[in-house]
Amino acid sequence: MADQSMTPINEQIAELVKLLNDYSYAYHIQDSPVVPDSEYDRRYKELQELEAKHPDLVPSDSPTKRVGEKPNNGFVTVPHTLPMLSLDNAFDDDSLSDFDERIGKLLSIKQIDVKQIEYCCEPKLDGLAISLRYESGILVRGLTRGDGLSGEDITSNIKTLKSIPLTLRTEEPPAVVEVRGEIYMPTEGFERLNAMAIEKGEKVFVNPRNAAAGSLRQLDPKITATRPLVLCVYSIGYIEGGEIEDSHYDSLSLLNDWGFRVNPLMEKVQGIDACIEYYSKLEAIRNELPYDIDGIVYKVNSIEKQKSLGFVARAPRWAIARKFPAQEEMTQIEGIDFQVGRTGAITPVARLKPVFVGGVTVSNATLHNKDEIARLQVQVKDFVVIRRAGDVIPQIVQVVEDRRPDEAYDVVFPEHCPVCGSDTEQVSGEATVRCTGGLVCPAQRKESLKHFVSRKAMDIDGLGDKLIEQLVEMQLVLSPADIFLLRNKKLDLLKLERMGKKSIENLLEAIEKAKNTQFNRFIYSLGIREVGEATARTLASYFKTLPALMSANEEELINVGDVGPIVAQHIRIFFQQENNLETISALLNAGVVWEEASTNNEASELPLIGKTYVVTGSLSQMTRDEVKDRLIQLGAKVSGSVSSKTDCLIAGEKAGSKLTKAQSLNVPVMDESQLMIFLSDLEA
Ligand code: JCF
Repeated sequence: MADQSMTPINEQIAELVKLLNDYSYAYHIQDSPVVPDSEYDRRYKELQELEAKHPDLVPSDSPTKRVGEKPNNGFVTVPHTLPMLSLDNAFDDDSLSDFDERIGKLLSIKQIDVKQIEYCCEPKLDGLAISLRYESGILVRGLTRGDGLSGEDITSNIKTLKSIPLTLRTEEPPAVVEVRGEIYMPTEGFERLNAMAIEKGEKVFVNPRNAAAGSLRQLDPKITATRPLVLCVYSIGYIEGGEIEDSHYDSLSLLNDWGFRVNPLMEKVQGIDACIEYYSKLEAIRNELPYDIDGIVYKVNSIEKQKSLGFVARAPRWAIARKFPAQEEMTQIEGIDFQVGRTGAITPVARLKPVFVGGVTVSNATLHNKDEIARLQVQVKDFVVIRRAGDVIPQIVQVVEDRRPDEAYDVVFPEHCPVCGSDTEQVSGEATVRCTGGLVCPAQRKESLKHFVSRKAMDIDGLGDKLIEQLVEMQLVLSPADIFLLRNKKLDLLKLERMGKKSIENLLEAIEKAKNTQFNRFIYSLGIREVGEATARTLASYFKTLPALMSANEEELINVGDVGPIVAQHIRIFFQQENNLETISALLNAGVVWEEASTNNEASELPLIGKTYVVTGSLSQMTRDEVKDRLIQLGAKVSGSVSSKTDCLIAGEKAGSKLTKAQSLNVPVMDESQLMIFLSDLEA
């Protein structure tokens, strides 16, 4: 402190700015953070406070300047110093080889040695090209590509991107340099942004590229500042008062030193075969990359060779983009099918004119529910954009409005279940339309049977979807318990397709084996709404016995970590249905058993039996749910509120009213570190 007050304020600020910019470079450019976020945040706050007291001393490269200056009135068009080039495309290996041959010929005409040309390969990011101008190392302007000759001035917006240095990290910057690169939105950020938009009832973006474009064209830079945008640079477009490196690769290393992000997958390779290999390698991992790419860019590495090759029109002769199969295509919706799921939910599925997209032929795509149809404003017969990115199921992202045919018509949900004819209903507040037929509906029956036998449920080997469908159609299996009675119906089984004596025996054996199960599997297999595998596990370890679970009221259910009021209600309602109770007792009668965890003497061995705990506040080493689970495993009951019956309150940071209440009731309190010791003692 004493020593700090000796340092002039402007130097204190400069030191903090340098420190923060170094941290930021390590984090955003080099992908290797040197301090935890909390330390960055602390220093940032320190800087903010100093700057607030001395607004006249705020340097132009202070990270506090990234929150966004005042709104723009519009964007001014400015000519590029040198045109921004585009890339020639190659859609197959042959065209790529032609490119290599062409280069070989052109260079040899100029008597340049060309045995194996060295290329620089990098993924082609699916974003927006921009150009950044630095004068004496200071960022003065950012322009969009525009038509290549002039672009829009989006300087105040791009200054909010953490991956764009406000000043170059070099002591000797060139007088002028223009750096070119692609601004993109990583997939994760894109999905988060859209999830938020859906929550707020706002329009979602069609794809990360559009989201990036929309974010950069915001008049208010404060909005751009909140968008997860990243710049990755791919070339020096113009330089004055500085040297160009001999190779493209080296010039990108230099840009990296200066504070820019360069794609870490960039590689130098020799010859066309290595180029093709690079393509295959990237195509194989395309879906795992955290951002969208639409191909590979190849560039002749030698700057001398680049210069001698020159340009045609507005594309360089020394570069090419080999495109991946498109991830978005247009096709037409031919009709809508309505599928009935396990819980009766009726899902509209668009039947499409088959289209090749993202490497596979797609002929249908889910429309999810009424909300989604309203959001897309889609009609039957519409032309739509289909997107299949990564391994995700194909999505309809957009209606091509201009191409709506005259015969297009609205999607109408059926009033009766398309499978069983029961009435359909839509509970208010839900987007889902449901069949009210319950297990009378063969579709619901089939789907819930498929769930019942699935791997994480009862795990009956050899009882696949096709077989279930046949068994239901032939009325051999109507409810789950019927599966365990199939051994009395061998003759009927022989009538099924592809079922011989041997396969029947195997099937029956697998069924017998599955009778011995676990409580958590049994719970999961019942198909209670919103009770997934993890919740089933928690319920099993909390309640231990089926009667305990079946008789639990909602309040008790909510005590279980990971069960909220809605799930609790689903569970409660499930065990109130007469048909569910019948199914359960039929299963038990058919011989389904599991080992019960808590016979009385075993239970009394658990150290926390009979104790009630409450967990509050924020913890750093475990989540509250994890703590609850561990306490439950040790036999404790976990409650949501403190009372005189509470044995102990676990209080993390910022514990509020529960802590006050515990103190006033003289309930013992443990903090997180005490808890950790306590748990490790008990579990030892
Ligand atoms: O990643 C890109 N989208 C990308 C675009 C990469 C490059 O190396 C490019 C580019 C556009 C033009 N290079 C040029 C010359």
